[in-house]
Amino acid sequence: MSPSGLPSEQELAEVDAQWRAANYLAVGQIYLMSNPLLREPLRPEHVKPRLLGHWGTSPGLNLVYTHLNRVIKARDLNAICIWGPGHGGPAVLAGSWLDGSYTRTYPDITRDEAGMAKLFRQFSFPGGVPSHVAPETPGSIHEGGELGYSLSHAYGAALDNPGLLVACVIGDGEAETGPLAASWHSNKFLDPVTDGAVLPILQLNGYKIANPAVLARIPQAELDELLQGYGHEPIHVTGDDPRAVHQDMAAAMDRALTTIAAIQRAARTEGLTARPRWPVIVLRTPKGWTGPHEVDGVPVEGTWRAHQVPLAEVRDNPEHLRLLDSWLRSYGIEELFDEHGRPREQVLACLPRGERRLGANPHANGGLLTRDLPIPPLEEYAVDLDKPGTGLHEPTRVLGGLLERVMADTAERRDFRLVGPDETASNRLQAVYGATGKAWQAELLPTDEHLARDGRVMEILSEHTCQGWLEGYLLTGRHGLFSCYEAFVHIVDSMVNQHIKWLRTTRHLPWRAPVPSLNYLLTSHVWRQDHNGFSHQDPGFVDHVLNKSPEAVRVYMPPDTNTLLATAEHVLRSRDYVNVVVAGKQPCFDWLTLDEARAHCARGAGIWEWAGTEDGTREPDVVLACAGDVPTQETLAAADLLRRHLPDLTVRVVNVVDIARLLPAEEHPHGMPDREYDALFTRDKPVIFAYHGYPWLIHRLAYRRADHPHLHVRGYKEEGTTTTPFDMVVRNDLDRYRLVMDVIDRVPGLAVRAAAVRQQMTDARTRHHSWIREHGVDLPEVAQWTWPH
Ligand SMILES: Cc1ncc(C[n+]2csc(CCOP(=O)(O)OP(=O)(O)O)c2C)c(N)n1
Ligand SMILES: [Mg+2]
Repeated sequence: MSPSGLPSEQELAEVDAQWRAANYLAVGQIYLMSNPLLREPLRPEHVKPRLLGHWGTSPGLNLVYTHLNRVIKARDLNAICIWGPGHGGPAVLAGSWLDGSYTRTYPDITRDEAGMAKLFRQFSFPGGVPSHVAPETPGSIHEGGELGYSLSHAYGAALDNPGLLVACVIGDGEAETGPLAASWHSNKFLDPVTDGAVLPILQLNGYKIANPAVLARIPQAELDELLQGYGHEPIHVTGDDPRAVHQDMAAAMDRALTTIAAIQRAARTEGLTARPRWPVIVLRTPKGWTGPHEVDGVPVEGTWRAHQVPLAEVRDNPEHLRLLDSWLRSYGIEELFDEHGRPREQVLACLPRGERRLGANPHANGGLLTRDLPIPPLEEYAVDLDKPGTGLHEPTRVLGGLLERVMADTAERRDFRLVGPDETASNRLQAVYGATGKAWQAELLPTDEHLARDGRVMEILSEHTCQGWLEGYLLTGRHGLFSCYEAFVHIVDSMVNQHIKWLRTTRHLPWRAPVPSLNYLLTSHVWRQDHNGFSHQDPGFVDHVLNKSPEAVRVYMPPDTNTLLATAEHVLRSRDYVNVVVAGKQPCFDWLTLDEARAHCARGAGIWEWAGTEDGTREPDVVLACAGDVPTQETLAAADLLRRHLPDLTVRVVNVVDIARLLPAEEHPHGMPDREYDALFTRDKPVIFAYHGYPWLIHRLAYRRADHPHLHVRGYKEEGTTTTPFDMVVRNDLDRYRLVMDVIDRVPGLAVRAAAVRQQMTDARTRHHSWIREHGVDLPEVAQWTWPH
């Protein structure tokens, strides 16, 4: 650096050389399959037959990569970068090849001509690497396909990493998405003492695929007001003259980092608690900068036309070939690479080394840093049980106690967070506040409760932001749980898709260390939306998740408190999964002791012998199967009615806690082999399955089983409203009386013999109907029912 703090002439030349090299490598990846250094005149056969990739964003990303390298080296920063416009895969791959981290990860892609040839050829090529920033990309924790999540990922990575800087490039198009817009508020949750820093870099290249970007077409003053309104201080870098932009970008980076350091110092050593105004860099440079200015008579550089491949007909159109040749040569190939194709001294001068490289920072391969979560003995939290089906507990409240302990035991290490959209207390997990508060940097009022600057519970009313924070936190190697209303978790359907794809891919990359699983606790579920009703009822998230890679998804429906504890222990210890746990917060019968619950979870599905009437001498007449807490209660109540009304009937009760067990063994790692399934459910007896969610899911999972023609599933069929708990199950034909009728209808010979019993069941439903309308509560025989046997 020169005495003024600004980069010297030599440094500017080095930065420019690195940027030009990266741009050359980006163009090379999009176009070339051989002749990587243009030693021969460019011919059509050197060019890929299918031209795929995104040039437009790449020069901007390269500029950021280059300038981050400069400051990382100059200040010995511990930094990673989230590339929001991750469709600019060629740029990030170029950066990683230049800093040597690509070769470190993939030793056959050497940093010379042979390696460059492979780097170019493999890009967007069959058997090669994806066009976007992807799990395969060293240094990335952000799949760059679906736009909107960069900033929440960046904040998630920075939480509890006080020594880390997370830079985050946000596309001006990406900035229009709902998730990105909400995530600006993350700065109200980031503690300058215990967390690291996020440096957002808003890339205003002016365009998306085919349209201008909103933020690039409002007056700068209005943009500044917007960013200031989000709590940021904008620093502008604008231009299309590389030299001037390098100078301004270097100055902007220095100013931003000096401000960040000052904020952290004030908070950490002077105890300043005022909410800081964090810097944001607004980088306004042309889309497709340094690419072809005009093609076929229309402007390309600086317009939306630069978004993907600016010259589309290189193999067939000699003019396009000529333009590509001069475009590639414009970077000064010989100045950038030596006779072996190795980057020259000047190109490498500003690059950081070792783990400081953006492509080699262990935080971007977070599993390397993961420590096992300390989970206390479940015995200390398990509920006592004399007899099944008599005592009641609120499962999530008991789980809250366990989570409080996990929070307390990680107080020093700070590697566990609970996120949720304003529902931690509503979901009855509030015991955690005994160990930590709710993160909050905005104004505090005397009436507030449990808010704390360094709290590790995070509540923002944006499911997208919750999910993004947690993903960023997990991918940098820490642990967490997302508690959410079951119906509204659908808001992140699309985000969970991307995360599952990430895990599916990283599982096959030996250099990626496993990361803690993404755990959902879906509570306040469909059957007990007592305060809300239809708008809050939708149990379909599991249907969505079970479509995804079987190797990465798990769904659990613990039927009681102890089973929830055993499930929680399992999911919090697991790695590389998306675990969906559906459990109620309302008082729920205790069915299993802790030991029984553990054994039941280990099996995933099993016979509750004490609940059935088998004596081991013959096959059951009917199987009552159930999954989920409310369906389990109805099934047990139905089993009780059958014992009393049809004592000769041999009934088996099966409970399923791990839903994927219903799948064939070939389709899911937890799937049951046919022999086991047939032994549990029989090959030819009626199975009345009371299921927590949409009935079709169970049919989908079991359609290949021998007994499928005899499988009859009851579940939620969109009969939602605000009513009594029992009325919800009656409306959806999942109630005990209906289950008994189903048995009578399906067990051969019962229809006539048990016609009177069936009639009593119908009468009970009628009685229920009038009773709740008169009294507003459920029938005493329902409300006061306990398992009597
Ligand atoms: C959520 C989402 N919607 C649509 C797309 C399709 N898409 C890919 S790139 C792009 C434009 C992105 O524009 P911008 O964020 O400005 O990036 P840049 O200009 O840097 O390429 C769109 C709409 C997407 N990837 N993700
Ligand atoms: Mg753009």
